[in-house]
Amino acid sequence: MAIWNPAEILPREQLEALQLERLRACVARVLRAVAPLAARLRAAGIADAREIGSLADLRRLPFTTKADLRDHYPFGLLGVPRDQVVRVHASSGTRGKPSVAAYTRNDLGVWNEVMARCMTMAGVRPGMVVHNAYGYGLFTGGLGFHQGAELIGCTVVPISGGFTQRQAMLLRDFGGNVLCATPSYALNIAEALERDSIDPRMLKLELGLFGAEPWTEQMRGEIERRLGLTAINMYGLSEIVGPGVSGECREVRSGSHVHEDHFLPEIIDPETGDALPPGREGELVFTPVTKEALPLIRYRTGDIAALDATPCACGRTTVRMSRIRGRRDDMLIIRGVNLYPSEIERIMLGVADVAPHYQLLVERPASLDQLTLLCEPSRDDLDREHLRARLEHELHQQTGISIAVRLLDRDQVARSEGKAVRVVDRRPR
Ligand code: DLL
Repeated sequence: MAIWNPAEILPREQLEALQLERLRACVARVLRAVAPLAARLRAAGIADAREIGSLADLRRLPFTTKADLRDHYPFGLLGVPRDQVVRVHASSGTRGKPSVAAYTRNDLGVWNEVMARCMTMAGVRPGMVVHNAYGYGLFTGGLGFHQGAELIGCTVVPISGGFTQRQAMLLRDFGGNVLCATPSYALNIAEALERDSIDPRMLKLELGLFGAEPWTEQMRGEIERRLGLTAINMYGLSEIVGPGVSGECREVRSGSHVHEDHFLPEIIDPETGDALPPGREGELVFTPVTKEALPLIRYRTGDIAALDATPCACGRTTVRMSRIRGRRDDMLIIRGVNLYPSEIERIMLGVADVAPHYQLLVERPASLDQLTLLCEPSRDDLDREHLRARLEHELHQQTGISIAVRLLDRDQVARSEGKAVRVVDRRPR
């Protein structure tokens, strides 16, 4: 088992002592330098970081949300003078203003470090060729994986997203061992390989580091089969650091280890804000205690997951988070039933002969919302009517609501080059 940093295997008491010390320093920094959040801390009765007596006091602190970032766009929540910020990134949100993330030189060091940890834990070794198909730019995916791979000592191919047919050629010609991409884009690359008659067994691919969007175990199986690699889940968000908040270990691949010495995780009830115990599903909240440029306290991610505090067979002592079921914003409420797109993905991929590309269409023809699954058969020679009926039956059985299925011709569901757009909402605003 390769471990990048002994912090990953610290005994819990030592880890918690470090977390407490860093939490206090973080609260002190916010009180000193981030006026809008400091005012909120004082209103909650925290006027001095010494009032944080134990980690349990984290729960006394007020939350920070995406709305706070929007209200103070772009630089109103900085914890340092603007000229100490050496880099900015932004969330990929398409609606309205993006959330801006800022980094001091030290923050970039932490980010590189947690990326090197995640990638090492996934099985990446010095000298491997890393084909990085995450987008470079304001999105944190490209540069995040790039820096982590360089720190480990890999050969990085900074190809970014797009020009998919060329990706297939370079993956073969440069002998990529590690593919970094969103899972939906990895499938798109797999199709480009098929179009070029490149058998994945001719490639040197060993690992896929996939994240930036929800994906299921069923999708993992599909990608592994098509690309002949071991697929690993990577999680993160710009506001906290980018990718590198957590990742799966290659040995166990059951939940993603959170780098808890930098990011304090919690799960809360999204309605009441109450903290929930390990095992219960709710909204993920992070406090990035070492962040200098953007020191957020109890940042509500909107992501739905659960924490697992049981020891991992890999030997790491850090808490693991489950796969993300979905973002709160992406939850569909169809005739009173709450549904995440990942749930549909799971059911759909459980039905034989369906290709792993899909979109969900939400419409309101009369007064009720109607959900249609757009997908494709995996081959052309199938009885399409039979397949459609099987899918509709399975969806009804497992969700309790009727979901219409529209089987498109092959290649007709939009392919992604980054984060897949799973839901198309045509309801009148
Ligand atoms: O997506 C950072 C990232 C890049 C993570 C590359 C992993 C790989 P944002 O653009 O700010 O940052 O989007 C963050 O994407 O709150 C989740 O909703 C979603 N997300 C990220 N990773 C996963 C994952 C990057 N492994 C938002 N599973 C997060 C499910 C994920 N959702």
